[in-house]
Amino acid sequence: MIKTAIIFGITGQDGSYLAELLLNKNYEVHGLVRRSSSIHTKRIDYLLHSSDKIHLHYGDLSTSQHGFISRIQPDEIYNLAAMSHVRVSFDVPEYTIDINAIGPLRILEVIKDINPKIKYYQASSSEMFGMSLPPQNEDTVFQPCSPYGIAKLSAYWTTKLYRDGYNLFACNGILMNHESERRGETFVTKKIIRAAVRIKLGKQDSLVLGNLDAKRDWGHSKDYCRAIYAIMQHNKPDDFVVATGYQYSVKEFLIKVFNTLSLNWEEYVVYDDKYKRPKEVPSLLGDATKIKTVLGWSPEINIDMIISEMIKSIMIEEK
Ligand code: G4F
Repeated sequence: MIKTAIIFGITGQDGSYLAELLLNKNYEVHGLVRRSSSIHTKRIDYLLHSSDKIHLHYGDLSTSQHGFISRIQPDEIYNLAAMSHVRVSFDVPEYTIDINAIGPLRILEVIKDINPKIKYYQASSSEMFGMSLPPQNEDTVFQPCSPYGIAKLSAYWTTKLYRDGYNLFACNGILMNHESERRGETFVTKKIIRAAVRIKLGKQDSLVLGNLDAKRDWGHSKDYCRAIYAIMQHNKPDDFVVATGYQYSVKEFLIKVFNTLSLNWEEYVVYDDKYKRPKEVPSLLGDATKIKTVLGWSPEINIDMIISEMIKSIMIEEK
């Protein structure tokens, strides 16, 4: 039987890889797209051109999803939609809470009311761990320190509540940072790599950054979408941390990129307070033992492969 899935956030990095994965598994895929005067389907254009099983609909999580979900009657819903930038969440906290915390509640309410058999995946985030020391796993205490983290934690608990209280198949994937050539331009990995490539090509002469000491566990979005799918195919709804188990500081990442391009980062990198956050998650390092043992998932793409993929694609764009 052909399955139908809705992906909220289909035009984003993860949405595009997940849509590809589901289409390859013969799903009918529906995505919600925010109406805008500029076209922002770049990451999924190749799918829209090659498949008649992917369908886009206008809307966003600021309103009830009752009509949309009732019309599609999906088997599975993946909620990857969010205001996803942690620093920006300090500028627009109310909007962040509305989309990232109330948005998931809006979806879960519809599932509860119209068809409790619809499976639900919530894109929870390692940003929820906040000030908690690494390694972080499913038992680590959450101490969020940004409006983004707080909103994501609300959605995490809402998902658990609807699972335990209403018997829904509702899961949280708690994903550490994950990157790819499709990463948004303002996240630190993409920003560093685009700048380094442009410096190499003589198109830029400096790179302005904030905190270089923060440590992150960086994986690849494609690997993490495999994890998302595995979480939804498990025989019971549950929560899983998804991570590589390797950690680098922003400075170490920067050095790796600049070294790859035979550049000395110290000649180009400038600090600016404006990229500092009022409060910062200092150190993320995931312990993915549970998903490895229960679901047999493990990452296949390491940080050097991520950097090399991103450099290659930006080189092509910039040349
Ligand atoms: O790339 P970032 O903006 O990612 P961040 O804040 O860790 O959040 C990402 O990962 C989360 C999972 O843990 C997701 F939930 C979230 O949606 C997003 O995908 O920043 C990484 C680090 C931070 O410590 C930041 O302070 O890089 C530091 N940084 C230093 N200079 C900078 C910059 N970050 C950005 N974006 N831009 C800078 O110029």
